[in-house]
Amino acid sequence: MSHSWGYGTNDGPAKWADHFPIANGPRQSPINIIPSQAQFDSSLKPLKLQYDPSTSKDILNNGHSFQVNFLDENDSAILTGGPVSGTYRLKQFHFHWGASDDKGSEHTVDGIKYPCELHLVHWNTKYENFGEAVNKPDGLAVVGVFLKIGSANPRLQKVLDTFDAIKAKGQQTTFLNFDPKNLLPASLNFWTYEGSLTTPPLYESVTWIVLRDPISVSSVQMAKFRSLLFSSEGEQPCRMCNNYRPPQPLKGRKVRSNFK
Ligand code: 1SD
Ligand code: ZN
Repeated sequence: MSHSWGYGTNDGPAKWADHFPIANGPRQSPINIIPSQAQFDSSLKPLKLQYDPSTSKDILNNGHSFQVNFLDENDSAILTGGPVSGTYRLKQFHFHWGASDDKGSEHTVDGIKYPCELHLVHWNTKYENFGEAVNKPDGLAVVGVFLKIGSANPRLQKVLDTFDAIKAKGQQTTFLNFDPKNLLPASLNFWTYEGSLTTPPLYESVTWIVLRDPISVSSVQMAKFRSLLFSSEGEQPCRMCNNYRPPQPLKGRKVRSNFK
């Protein structure tokens, strides 16, 4: 049976180990990235993200975040290169954010928190499907993109405009022809390390690729994220925010970068 979890005092990250003991495992995520301790690796290939906008399907409030889902029956939206071998297909993207602009990202850089972090989740096509890949050591590749407060990001607007329709947990609406490339910074320079899902069941199956450069978001746009609800329709409304796990111990892992 699966256990309910969340981001509150009684079901939040500090309690996850009670039902998911891998929470204290050797390759947990997120981490604090210390750029001066990352190792430049000239053998890392350029990261290739090839996304066909026609594969976007719908957007869902899953009660922990909201996610945009993609058709993943063929290689129309893929990640190759960077630290991985083979082909990884885009399954979904989602965000983590804070109750205020001074926190919200999962990864931190020299201890600095960003207000929000985007995750693009891809699965290794050496496995049959996402469900087979999700608990394998080389099953997933997740690209993390930081959002920093600045000018309003027009490329986020199409996402934000769905929020009235997906306010409560379980609500879903169609989301067609969206190009996730629009949410990437100009440079694909990255840090990479072997880690885990940042939410239960916390499987240690993720090759993390965290982009160095953030994209921009305005404070007004961030406020809109916080209009979503953790709760279902008819329940006591509970605002969706602080849906991030804090950094976990590195436990001897190496962080590599493709830039000096
Ligand atoms: O939080 C997500 C979760 O919603 C799900 O997408 C999972 C993959 O099955 O990944 C985690 S995360 O590690 O990308 N945050
Ligand atoms: Zn995530």
